[in-house]
Amino acid sequence: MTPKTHNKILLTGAAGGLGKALREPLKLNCNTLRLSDISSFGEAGKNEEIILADLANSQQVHTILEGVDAVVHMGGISVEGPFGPILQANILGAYNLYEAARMHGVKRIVFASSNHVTGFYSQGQTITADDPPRPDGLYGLSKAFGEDLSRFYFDRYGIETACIRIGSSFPEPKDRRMLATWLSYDDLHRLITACLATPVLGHSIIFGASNNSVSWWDNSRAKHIGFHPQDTSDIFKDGIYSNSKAPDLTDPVVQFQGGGFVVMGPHGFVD
Ligand code: NAI
Ligand code: 15L
Repeated sequence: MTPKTHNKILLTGAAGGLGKALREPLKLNCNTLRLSDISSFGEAGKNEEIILADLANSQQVHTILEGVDAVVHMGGISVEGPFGPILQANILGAYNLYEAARMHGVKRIVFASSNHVTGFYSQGQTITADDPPRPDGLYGLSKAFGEDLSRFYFDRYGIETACIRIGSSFPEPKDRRMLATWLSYDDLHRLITACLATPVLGHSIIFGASNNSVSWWDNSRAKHIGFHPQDTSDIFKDGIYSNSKAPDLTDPVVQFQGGGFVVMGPHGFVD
């Protein structure tokens, strides 16, 4: 059962893929769910509020933080691309969010970081949260900034954050790489619930993946969060293997954990 730990939770990025998937389940975690995005996405339902805001606009971000007691921060640019929009949405946006959280006394944030913070580790390596970031592009760098920013706001102001380095959260894994990186929507909600409910979160980094047999990530540094994934990509393995050819082991896309992101240029295509 999902514990209702908060009165009002703000979900940013509510119009996006994960925002839509989290909208219903996150209502179990609170009395009121405030949904925000830069794009409009319909009307508020029961126990919901909708306030549109651009994360890059500090005034608008102050408005969405008012009266909330926790944030699930999914908003921003979610793929590799030119630096300008990433700077605005992910870097300035994260700063605006933490500054508004500080001013409004919000004490717990779940931040959607990404596996692309460590995308340049080899697929043959198992890494922990103690291994240094090795971002695989401008997008991964912006998430690394968000992780450092949240650490600063914890050390200086006591705002607790879980940085979830989400692997690949989609209805199903799409390729061989995602057999290692897949995080089901239900496990994503379980993980966010654990981050919201654990008594002492501190500043924590946790890799977001389901209980997949092939894994590159060791979450032993985050046992205090109490996340126990219940889904697995294993059930998709036979289908994915039969629909794809054997990988070229000299291809960086196959060698590194970040997959296709490690060769993507700032315009979203291969350099
Ligand atoms: P998405 O691209 O579908 O959704 C992101 C949402 O953020 C969009 O609705 C967009 O309108 C909104 N947004 C963009 N710029 C904004 C701004 N300036 N102000 C306010 N809102 C803005 O991405 P998705 O897949 O839902 O991912 C959610 C979060 O999780 C993102 O932060 C992404 O980086 C992260 N993530 C997702 C993964 C996945 O597998 N889906 C993997 C790793 C990280
Ligand atoms: C991400 O960070 C992206 O937001 C998502 O669209 C996927 O590409 C995912 O990583 C992944 O690595 O599969």
